[in-house]
Amino acid sequence: MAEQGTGDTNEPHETIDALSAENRKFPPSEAFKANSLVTDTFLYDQAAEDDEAFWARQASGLVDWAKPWDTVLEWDLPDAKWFVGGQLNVAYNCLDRHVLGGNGDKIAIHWEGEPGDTRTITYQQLLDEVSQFANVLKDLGVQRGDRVNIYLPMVPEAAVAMLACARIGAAHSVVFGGFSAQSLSDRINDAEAKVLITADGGYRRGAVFPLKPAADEACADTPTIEHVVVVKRGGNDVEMVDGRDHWYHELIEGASTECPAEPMDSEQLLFLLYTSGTTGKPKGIMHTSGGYLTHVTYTHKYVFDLHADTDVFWCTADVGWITGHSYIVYGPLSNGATQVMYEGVPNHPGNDRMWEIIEKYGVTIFYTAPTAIRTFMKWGATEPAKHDLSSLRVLGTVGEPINPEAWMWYHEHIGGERCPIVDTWWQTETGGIMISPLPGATTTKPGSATFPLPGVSAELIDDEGHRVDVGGGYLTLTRPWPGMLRGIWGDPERFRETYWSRFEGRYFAGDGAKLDDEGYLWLLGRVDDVMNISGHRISTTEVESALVSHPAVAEAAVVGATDATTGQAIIAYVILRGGEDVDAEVLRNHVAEEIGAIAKPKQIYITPDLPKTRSGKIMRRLLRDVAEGRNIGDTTTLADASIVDELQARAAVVADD
Ligand code: 7RM
Repeated sequence: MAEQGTGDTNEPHETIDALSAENRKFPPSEAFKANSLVTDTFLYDQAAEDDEAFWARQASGLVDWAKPWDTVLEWDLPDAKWFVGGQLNVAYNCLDRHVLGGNGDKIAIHWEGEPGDTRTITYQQLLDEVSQFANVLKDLGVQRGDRVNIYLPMVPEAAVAMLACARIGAAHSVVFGGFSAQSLSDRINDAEAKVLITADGGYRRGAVFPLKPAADEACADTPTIEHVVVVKRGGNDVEMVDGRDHWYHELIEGASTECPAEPMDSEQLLFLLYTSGTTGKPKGIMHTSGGYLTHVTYTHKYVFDLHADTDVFWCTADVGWITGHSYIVYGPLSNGATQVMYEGVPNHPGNDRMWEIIEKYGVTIFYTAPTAIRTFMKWGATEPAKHDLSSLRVLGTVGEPINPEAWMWYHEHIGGERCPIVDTWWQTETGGIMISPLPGATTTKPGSATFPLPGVSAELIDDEGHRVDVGGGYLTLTRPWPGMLRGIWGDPERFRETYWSRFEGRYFAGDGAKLDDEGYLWLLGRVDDVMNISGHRISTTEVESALVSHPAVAEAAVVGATDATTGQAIIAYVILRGGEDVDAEVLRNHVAEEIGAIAKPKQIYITPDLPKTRSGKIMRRLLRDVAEGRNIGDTTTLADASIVDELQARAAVVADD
């Protein structure tokens, strides 16, 4: 460890210092294990012996192939091809095979609109509508290999549109409905999409938000778009351009439910999903068919211990994110599960909407984000206590590190101290879950994503590329995996450069992590966010977790701001739990007690909110700008830009003090 008190960066240092120690452990209960798919190490053992054979067994056991593959894996770094020569249809796997297997009447989707209207959709109905819409797309001139853009609220038609594309071999590119016209047209133009599927509007926070005007604005600037299909949801007035625009319900009405699922090559492009990353233009992340479907079907089954006959699964993500692609559309439907899909926000009409929905549908598996859990903490445990949550048996989290205290709150107030929690680490680029407990087999520790899944090879390494066995380092993946991205659309050089160049022979994900002395992995956030305080490399996650472990704190964001004495100083932004009040000095001392004096924030601001991306991740870069007195540039990717102005105003007040 570096000497305390020196700012000399040439000294030997830990790649990332490991400060906190969490000793609570939660083995799966005997009651849970009694009915769990995996309770021992056999999957890990099999995969360790031969990972390609392991994945091949998953592919043949979990997916129906129209033609078997010749080669499991062709690997020429950075290019991977899985199940080469094999053919399948992804929509067939998500729909037809369940109907043919006698499950046509099984409920695929319990859809809940924000105003309280509902739709119940069986596998047979979903198959019919997907087939009809696939025929519609063909009539609009969409062919295998074309790209189709989707810009919709959380309505069942989003899943229908995605599956209809898959059925005919067109790639979809879903753009989150909260994004602007400019973001949409950039993505349409990059993909050169032929058709755009949108809606008049959708419900959010009790009101209709219009989508069609943004779609129109985008299409003024997208020469490749030939047709726009408009789903009627909001009921708001829209302008329809003659010859270009069509109502979804009118097109569907006349369409046949017969649309044979044609076999596609395993490496057929299934979708593009754009991620904005930290800099530069959005990257169109490419995912293909056979490997991706294998990965999401496998992880959805084992990570959530899915019992497809009895479980009711609910993933709260939007279909516009990878989590919605993999764990609303492809994973659950491929597994023939019953799931809940919810259109709106968690606090409409009351702060207990999520718990009301769980009770109403008897949800058994609930998958949400740490940012949501911390918001629920802020609203207080009385909200979930209003409802019977006893149907729940597995809880999951994704998107950010979960602070141990938020984990404990989730465990206690949502899981009734009975449900295993799976903290799942993965990325848009990995396609599916990579690091996670298996709920019937893994003893969890609050805040740790535990171990790589069977079939996944991860290693921590230091600045010199040496393996780290205990302590902090860079999280790398050492073997290809079936759901891996196949590239960045139109930019193979950027693909190699971004993911495969920093460490020879490895995929580097951009995240830091630490390994404890029992081999558990703890994600520490993006390495770009790691702070350097007098030569100590401290992760934002650990300081944030120390703050959240104080009973008055619901949420915290921490950044390193330039400091003349220590190189960087820790600045913290803290949201308090409902009804709590606390002195900043108390919190500073609390951090010192929890993880050490070196991690004591120099300044703490109490704030009502934090700048977050639209998928709920804290934007530390913006907070760093605020802390260092820089002007904030583009905030269009923020969920709520007004909070930045407010934080800037507060920073100015403190500077004047
Ligand atoms: C699924 C998703 C990816 C980034 C990733 C991490 C962070 C996601 C966790 C997590 C700690 C987790 N895709 N991340 N899950 N960090 N623990 N369980 O979120 O492409 O939008 O983001 O999210 O930094 O690199 S994503």
